Amino acid sequence: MALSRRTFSALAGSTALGFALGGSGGPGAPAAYAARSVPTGPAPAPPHADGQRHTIGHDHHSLLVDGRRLVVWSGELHPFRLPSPSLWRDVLEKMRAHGYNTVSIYVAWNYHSPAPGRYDFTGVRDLDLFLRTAAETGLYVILRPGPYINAEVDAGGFPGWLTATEGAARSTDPTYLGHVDEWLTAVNGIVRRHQYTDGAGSVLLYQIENEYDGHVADPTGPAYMSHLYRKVRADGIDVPLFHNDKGRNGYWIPGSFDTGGETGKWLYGFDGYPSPSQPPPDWGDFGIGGLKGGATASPRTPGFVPEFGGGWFDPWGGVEFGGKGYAESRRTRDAAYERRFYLTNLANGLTLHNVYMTFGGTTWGWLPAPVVYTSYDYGAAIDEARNVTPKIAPMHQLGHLLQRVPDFAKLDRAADVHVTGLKAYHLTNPDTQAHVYVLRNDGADEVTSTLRTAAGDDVELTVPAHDARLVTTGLSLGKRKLRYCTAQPMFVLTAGRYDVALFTGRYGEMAHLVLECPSEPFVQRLDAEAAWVYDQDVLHVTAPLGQGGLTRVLVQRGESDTPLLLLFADDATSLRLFPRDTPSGTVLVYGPALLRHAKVSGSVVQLTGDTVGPTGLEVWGPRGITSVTWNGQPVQTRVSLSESLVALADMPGAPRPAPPALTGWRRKTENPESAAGFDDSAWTVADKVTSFSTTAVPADRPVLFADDYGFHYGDVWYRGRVEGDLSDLESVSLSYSTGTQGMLMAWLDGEPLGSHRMPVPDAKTVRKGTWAATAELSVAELHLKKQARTQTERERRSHVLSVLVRRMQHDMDGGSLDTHKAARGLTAVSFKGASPKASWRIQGATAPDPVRGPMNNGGLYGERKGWHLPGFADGGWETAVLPRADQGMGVTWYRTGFRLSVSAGVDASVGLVLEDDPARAYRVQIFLNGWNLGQYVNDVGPQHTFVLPSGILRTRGENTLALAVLSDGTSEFGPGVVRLELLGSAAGGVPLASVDSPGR
Ligand code: IPT
Repeated sequence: MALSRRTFSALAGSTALGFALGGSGGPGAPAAYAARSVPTGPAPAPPHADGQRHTIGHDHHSLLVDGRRLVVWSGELHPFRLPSPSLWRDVLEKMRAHGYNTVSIYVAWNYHSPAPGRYDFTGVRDLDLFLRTAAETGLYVILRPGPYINAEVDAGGFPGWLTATEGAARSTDPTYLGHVDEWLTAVNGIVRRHQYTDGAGSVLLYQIENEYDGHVADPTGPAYMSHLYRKVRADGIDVPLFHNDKGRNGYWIPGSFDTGGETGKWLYGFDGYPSPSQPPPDWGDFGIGGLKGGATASPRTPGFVPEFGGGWFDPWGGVEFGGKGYAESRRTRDAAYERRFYLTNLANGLTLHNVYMTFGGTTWGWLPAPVVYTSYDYGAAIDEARNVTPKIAPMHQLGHLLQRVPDFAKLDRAADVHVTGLKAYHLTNPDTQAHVYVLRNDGADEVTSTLRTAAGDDVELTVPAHDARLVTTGLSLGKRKLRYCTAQPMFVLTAGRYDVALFTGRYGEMAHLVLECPSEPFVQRLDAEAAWVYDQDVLHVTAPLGQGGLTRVLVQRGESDTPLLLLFADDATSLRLFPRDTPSGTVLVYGPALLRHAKVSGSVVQLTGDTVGPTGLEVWGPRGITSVTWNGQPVQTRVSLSESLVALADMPGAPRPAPPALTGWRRKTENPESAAGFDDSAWTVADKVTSFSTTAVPADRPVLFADDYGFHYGDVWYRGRVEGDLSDLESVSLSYSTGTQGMLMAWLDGEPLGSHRMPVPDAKTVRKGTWAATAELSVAELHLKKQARTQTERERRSHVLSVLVRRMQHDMDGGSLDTHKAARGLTAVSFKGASPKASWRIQGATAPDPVRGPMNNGGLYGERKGWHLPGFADGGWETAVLPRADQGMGVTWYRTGFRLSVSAGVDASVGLVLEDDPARAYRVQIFLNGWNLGQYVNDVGPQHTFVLPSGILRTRGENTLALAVLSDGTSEFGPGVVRLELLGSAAGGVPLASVDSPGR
């Protein structure tokens, strides 16, 4: 039975006390009270902005939303990694359909703040729209606005401008806190309008800081956390707050810092990225306990993993270095990994579970941290091109289970069981007496073994190598009781006259289900594969999984009784089954690749969604339904034996539109800045002598760090006026600091002096250091030295040294050491064999793009002049044909246009592929319709395919592609092959709005 909100409030004494139930650390808070008071019952209905007030409390088992138990089954998605707001709805709807009830998001400070005091939430940065879309989709939101977020983004989310400010970040430094408060004020002004507690939206939980272990042991840490807590509360945020401890450390448990007297509204969470090659760790009820015991470090709050690895990020470099490509992350953390690790988490009582990432997306522009390349696919269940991968199956099966079978929200550890060859966890629900067993195989061979259940049954089952299985006994299947099933329940629901229960497993397995039936039922196999036998008060059903799709067995006894429809599915089949509640009753849809919406209007079931291949359609629903529409079109149906509506013909799949070849290129070289006579008089004079950077300013020389002059992202140019006799000059030393993959090129009096690049890091070094190096460029080859010089040349005492630095991004600051403040750009310049005087000017990106944001472009000549923008007139450029094999050092641009005409109602996902001989040292910045969609480094990799998000990509219209090619002069350079590729296609999709892309 579920308590109504009114009953719950009466029990609790007042609505407000809903928060304090179970006591998350307030002195005297009654720990077990709520556990006794809140029995097992249906989960709350999915959230939407319903205008009602709601309470969000907890006990040690789970969150309590309006007094109902909620298992949070969440996936991480970063709106800033999907720069096309209409696609947010696409991914959110995919998550909802596949069993998630929550989305967790970071909000990146740097993405929204081009300058101190300026906060931009427009266009692709529209947080309000994202939160509205999440609530419309029926997903709760876990909001994580930092101020520090890590997340493999530039400076861990700190704005570029913050790298040049005084005061230690992630501390109580007043300058830093002043900036932080401004940011939180801006974010909270929006979030306040979307809190679930007010019925204004679906924001459920709110995280402060991120994996903060900087000052745990000294007063600074607690004071900083306290400041953030109180600031967020002062801004009107009243949902529970939490932090994600970097590991199972017990940092920031309730009571560890001052919350201004407020108790019960703080949750303890910890992150977990365990190695997929080791047995899954017990981080909760089966763990070792004590402060170091993960969830058990905070026994009064529910087990909460704000981030649990769902894949992993991939570093720059080919396989010989660290970067292996995201196929490898998806292979090492595959569907079986998810079952093993996430079922272990559930067994350990972790009922708030967020998978980082569920959709990784694209770290476009200059947003990626130096450790990662453009794609942040992460090997996630939904890939960067928005395709659902086979990794969605365990998420779908567990997600629907946790929302539809309430027994799982309140499990206690039960008597240990031993199952030979397997790790066994045994849990029970104290209210329903259902028993849950997680049986895990950590070995490399399949194990067949016997489980003796609490009811005394011997259940033989097989667990594949490196996999796990969930077995449940004593579960109510509507009006009947399950004795056991070797396959995992995915849902139990009531559709019309029928109780419906679905069981899932791996393809080819035989499911064995035993149902308690005191009197002999009338059983019908609706599909030939199933078999059944009635024996001594129980019905045995066996069904091979996946043979011919879904297997249906109907169990009834007498006309008046509620029939039970048993469904059996393998993973692929389960992904085509979508339960959905509507105000008229529950609808179950079988067939399409995706169900987006279900509505019952009179006798009509109106469905929208996606098909990929041709597919059948079957719909169970409330009594009285007689017809079905799919994406607005009527579907001819017949009525089946289980009273479902079955389409008479398959619905069509999606066409696979072939993108056009890219031709008609135009080409132009740039870097006029290298010429001695270039007019740099409008550039910024670099003459500062002090800096807040952590990099030391060289004695007696000016600060050359780009951030100190307001240039925070992308390439930066320097021009030094060098005065003095250079006749004995041997070399120029250029010290610079960039992050991995940085490089520089230098010219003296317009002549190429040479280039230098940071070494390609390997998997071990990728996260270390600031990537600083000194380029020692010999002048021996220069005209200045080689030729017999005239008297005039000898006496010329003024020279120009031009340097282009491809600065990668700022380091993150995971250790709270201000590592984001390491300099970027040139750090020091010296001359061997001569001692001229040098004075400097610097130029980076001009005013930030007001639509595409400050991280869209850097300071290349072409970027400053708008060569990347769709409206730029390139008619005067020379025509060019790819592939190319050019020589020399510098910057060359290529532009072309192409037209797509994808039919309305087709969601085509398109990528740009670049390929060339990997020995060629060049890199390409990719601009689509002016948007900087990534960096390709031909001789580093591993990324060759760049997702072009629809919306920025005009799928029905003209597009402009611009490529800025940097070649370091050490080899021939391209581009080589540049082509478009279809990465996915579905019939259906979401309405697509074009992302504003100003032409000039
Ligand atoms: C954890 C961070 O919280 C998250 O922002 C992201 O960086 C993630 O790791 C890795 O992708 S940090 C944890 C691995 C110590």
